[in-house]
Amino acid sequence: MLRLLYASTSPYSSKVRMAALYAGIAVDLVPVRTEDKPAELIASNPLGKIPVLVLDDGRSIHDSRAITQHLNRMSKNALFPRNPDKRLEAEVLEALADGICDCALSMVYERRTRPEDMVYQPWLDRQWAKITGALDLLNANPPKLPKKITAGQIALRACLGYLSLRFAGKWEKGRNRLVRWAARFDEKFPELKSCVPA
Ligand SMILES: N[C@@H](CCC(=O)N[C@@H](CS)C(=O)NCC(=O)O)C(=O)O
Repeated sequence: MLRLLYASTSPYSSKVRMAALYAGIAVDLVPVRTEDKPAELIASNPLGKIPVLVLDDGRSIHDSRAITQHLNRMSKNALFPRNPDKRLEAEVLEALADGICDCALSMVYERRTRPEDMVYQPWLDRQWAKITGALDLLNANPPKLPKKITAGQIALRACLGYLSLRFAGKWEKGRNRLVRWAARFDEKFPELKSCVPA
């Protein structure tokens, strides 16, 4: 069976878990603490980052966008539309949601890894400005939530879950449409809710 090296707080892992569930692909979940640099993680991804999908034949796939593409091929396009324009839209939404996570993670690591007096506020501000810019854009025009969704909407749900975990009470202000979007996603796809970062 496929094995996924993951952490329950990781937004990219959350996206991939939701994508696999949505596409009907069974994966064995292997929790990993990246700080411990476990041998299996380093052997399968020299960057030491999660998620990593380990295939039955021993090959491993990272990063999360390569994984969603692989799951899409495995499931005969359950995660990305065949239509080139719609596919592009889904890929760009996934990239935007992941990009917000990149900025958020960079802020979390800045605070977590540096001594308090060395935390560089202008860097945090710069990342936060990127996050708020992207969120405002998404809030002005939230993606549709039809019955058949893509890895784009899934990535956004994972991303908002991560923001709620790490920036609760901060990202939601003035973004009611996006808050409602996440709630509607959970109502429409209750089976994916357990994969939201926690
Ligand atoms: N672009 C990568 C980002 C992966 C990533 O940064 N994962 C974090 C956890 S959310 C990680 O493994 N951090 C540990 C580290 O950077 O050492 C992806 O989409 O998979």
